[in-house]
Amino acid sequence: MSIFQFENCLPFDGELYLQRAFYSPEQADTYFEKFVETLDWQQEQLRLYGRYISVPRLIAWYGDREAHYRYSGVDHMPKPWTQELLHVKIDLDALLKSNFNSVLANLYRDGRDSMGCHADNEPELGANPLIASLSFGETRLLRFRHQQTKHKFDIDLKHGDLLIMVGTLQEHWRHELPKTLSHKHARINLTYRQINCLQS
Ligand SMILES: O=C(O)CCC(=O)C(=O)O
Ligand SMILES: [Mn+2]
Repeated sequence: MSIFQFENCLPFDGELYLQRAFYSPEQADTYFEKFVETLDWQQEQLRLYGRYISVPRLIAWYGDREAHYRYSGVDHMPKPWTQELLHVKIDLDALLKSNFNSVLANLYRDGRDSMGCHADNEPELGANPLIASLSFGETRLLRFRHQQTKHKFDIDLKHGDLLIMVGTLQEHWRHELPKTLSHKHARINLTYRQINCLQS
């Protein structure tokens, strides 16, 4: 993609760009503290084989009113943008020439919190979606697995880093944030997305 000066980290079938320290450590510290304190963190339950289990992380969903999103079988209504989430959106839109209308925030309280293997391929995201993912707090490993070739690679995501997923990545690759025993502190991840509002 011509707007990036970065190199594609993916060997094939999609595009993945990493900008280390998109926010400086000082800026990232300020954002991290604000997000911990001010976002409306929710513990979601997931129905699995007829039983409810707690999702192993806290989440919060913000964005434009019409950007509601079906995720894990539940309709998520976004809360109105907070000042900080809007500032970040403006920075990303300027860099990527995007028009993000929502953000999913994940809080991994410690190394026991995680996200299972998935692709962000919901119909509302459209074909070849652009997703901008920011990391704050503890370093955690994000693992990509190719669906056909089983090719696998890992990226360490650090405080202030920006990761951009685009092109056919979501068609061919899945990603996960595995549990870890060696990371004890909290991490916040924000994924900015453009939800195409499907009329139902
Ligand atoms: O926490 C991360 O870095 C990954 C989050 C993610 O994949 C998602 O929210 O869809
Ligand atoms: Mn994802």
